[in-house]
Amino acid sequence: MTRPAILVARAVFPEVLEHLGQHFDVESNQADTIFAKPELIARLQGKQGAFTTGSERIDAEVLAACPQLRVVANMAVGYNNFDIPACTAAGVLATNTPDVLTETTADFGFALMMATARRMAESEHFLRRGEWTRWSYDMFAGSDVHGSTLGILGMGRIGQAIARRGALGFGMKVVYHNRSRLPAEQEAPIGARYVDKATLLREADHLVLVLPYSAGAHHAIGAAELALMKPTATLTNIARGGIVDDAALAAALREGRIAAAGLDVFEGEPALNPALLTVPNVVLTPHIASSTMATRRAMADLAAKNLVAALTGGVAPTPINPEAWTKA
Ligand code: 8YV
Repeated sequence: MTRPAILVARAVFPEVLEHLGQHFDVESNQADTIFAKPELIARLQGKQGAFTTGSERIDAEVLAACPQLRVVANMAVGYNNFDIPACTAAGVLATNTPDVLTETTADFGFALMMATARRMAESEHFLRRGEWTRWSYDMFAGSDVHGSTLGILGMGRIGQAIARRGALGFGMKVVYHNRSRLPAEQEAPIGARYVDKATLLREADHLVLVLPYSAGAHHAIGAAELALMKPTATLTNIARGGIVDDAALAAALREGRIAAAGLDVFEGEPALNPALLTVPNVVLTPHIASSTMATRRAMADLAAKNLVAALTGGVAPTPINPEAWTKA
C-alpha cells in the first residue's frame, strides 16, 4: 500500500519529522525557507497532508491548485492563515493546536503586561546605554499591577488563564469583553465582570488582547478605542497583528495618551511599523508567547497527531472544520 505523502512546510523538531516519517512519505524543509504561494503550491503537488505554521496561507487558490490535499494541520492555535470556508468547500480537514499552549501563552502575556507596567525594557535600555549615574525618586516609576484593574478583550482559554493569574495571584479586579459572556460558575472564582467594549477600555488599568483575528477584529483597537483608555493605562497584544492599528498606537504612545504597550505581534510581521521602534514606552518581542521548548514540542506533536490520525483512518483530535469530511 502506498503511504500518504505530506509536506512539512517549515523546520520542525527532528523527532517529530522522524515520527511523521513512520507513517508518511515526508517532504521536509529543515532549511526553513518561507515558501511564497507558487512554491507552496508546487511543493504541495501530490501531497495529501500539510503540516503548516502561521506563515503558510491556505486559501481558495492553493486549494484549487492542490486537489489531492485532504488535511492541513496548523502548528498554532490561531488559524487566520486558513480560509476555513474554502477548506470545507474543498473537503479539506483543517486542524489546530488548542489547549497545549494555554498556560505557557498566559504566562508570557502576564509577563509582558508586567514588563510593560514596570517599564522593564525601557529601563534596561537606559542602563545598557550607560546612562545610569544615580538613583532618583521617580526613576522609571511605572504603575502597579497588584490590586489594579485587569481588562481582557477575548475571554477564551488563554484570556481566562491570564485572568486567573491576575485575580488569584495579584489581587486584580477583572473586567472582560467577549463575543459571549462566560457562565456564572466560570466568572465567580475570579470575580470576572462582563462589560461592553467601551467600558472595558475606560476601566482597564492594564488591557490585554487575547481575541482571535478575523476580518471583524481588524483594528479592533484604533485611535478611537485608544482615546477611551486612561492615560495611565497599558495595552498588551499577544493575539494577532492587525487587531491593533499599530500606527495609531505608536502615535498614542508618543503623545502619552496611554502610558505604555507590550507587543508580541505586529501588523505585517516580521516587519514592524518603524514608528514603534522610535517610541521608548513599548516592550517589543518577536511572536514568542507560546515559545517554551516543552510547549512548542507539544504543539508540534499535536499537529503531527492530527495528520497521522486523519490520514490513517483515525479521528483527528483537534479539528477546526470536522464538517469538511462529514459532508457528502
Ligand atoms: C505560533 C500562535 O507560534 O498558536 C498561535 O496561534 O500565534 C503561536 O503560538 C505561531 O502561530 C506559529 O505557528
